[in-house]
Amino acid sequence: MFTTTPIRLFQTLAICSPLMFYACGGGEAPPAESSAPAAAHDPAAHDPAAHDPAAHAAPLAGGWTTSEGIATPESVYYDAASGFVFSSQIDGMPDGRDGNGRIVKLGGDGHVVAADWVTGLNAPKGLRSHDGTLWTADLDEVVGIDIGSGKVTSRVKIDGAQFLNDVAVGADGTVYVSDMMANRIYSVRDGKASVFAEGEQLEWPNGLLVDGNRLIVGGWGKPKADFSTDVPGRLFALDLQTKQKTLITPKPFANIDGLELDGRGGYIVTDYLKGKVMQVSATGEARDLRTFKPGTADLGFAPPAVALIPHMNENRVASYDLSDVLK
Ligand SMILES: [Ca+2]
Ligand SMILES: [Ca+2]
Repeated sequence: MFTTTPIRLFQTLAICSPLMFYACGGGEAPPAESSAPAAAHDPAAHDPAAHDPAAHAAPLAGGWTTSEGIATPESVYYDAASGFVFSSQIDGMPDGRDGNGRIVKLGGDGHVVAADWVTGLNAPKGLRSHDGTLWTADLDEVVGIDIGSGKVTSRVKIDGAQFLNDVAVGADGTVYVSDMMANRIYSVRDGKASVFAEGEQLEWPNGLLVDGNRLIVGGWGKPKADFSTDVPGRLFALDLQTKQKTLITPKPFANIDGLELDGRGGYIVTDYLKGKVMQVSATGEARDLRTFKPGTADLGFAPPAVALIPHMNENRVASYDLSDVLK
């Protein structure tokens, strides 16, 4: 979720200028707009999407990469209910209040359905859906988006928030959001935010996930100025009622960013700085699945084996079939 330095980001953006688009991304050409005139009595005439094959979901598959509309992506998320893939674009500095942040809507095969599905954000990060709403964290706001219409339906500003990052949603609709730099986790319910937990025992929390009556937390570890750590983070759980902490991994092992269930009783996580995708078993054994360049931020995962990775420093998102390495 962080670029290593502004210079690095500038270089990345400069290399991937629009003129260099095809050389940089392996992205596909944007689908042509439908130009067929609407018939007067065609009920689909009122729904432009009905004429546009790009507007439809496609089965989720591994093996694609796209850079169309992608700029400093922090999160990629598969919404099983709609069948679409969503990716948050920081576009610029992770703490930049620049108004250019957005969310891109993709089909499960990586085709871009809407590059400007949601605009007007600043630096959106984690994504997770619940009951038809897609939630994201944008600096000091928690933003709710209606998945059917793409309209922002709720914005909750959190006073005192420093750097909101990932979001998770409980069965009752409560949204949990991590503030890594403040060592704090907030809960948001009915438009009101409150502190759920705080302090160094949270290990500078980044990735979040609700699993039953537990909030699973991926710690980054105490960051230095360049976001490296002397001691990285652990994966642990907080009981949603008692807030008691239970370790999942006994030892610090990664600068954890993305966090998903693996569909096998354990977890899939990313280590942002090492570019790793890892599997953590229910008993806390961690092992590497894939290693990429640094910048593997908040991943999506859909069982049995498709991982969606934002390559944040490369301005592209990609999907991978991990069936050969998952246990
Ligand atoms: Ca931005
Ligand atoms: Ca994150």
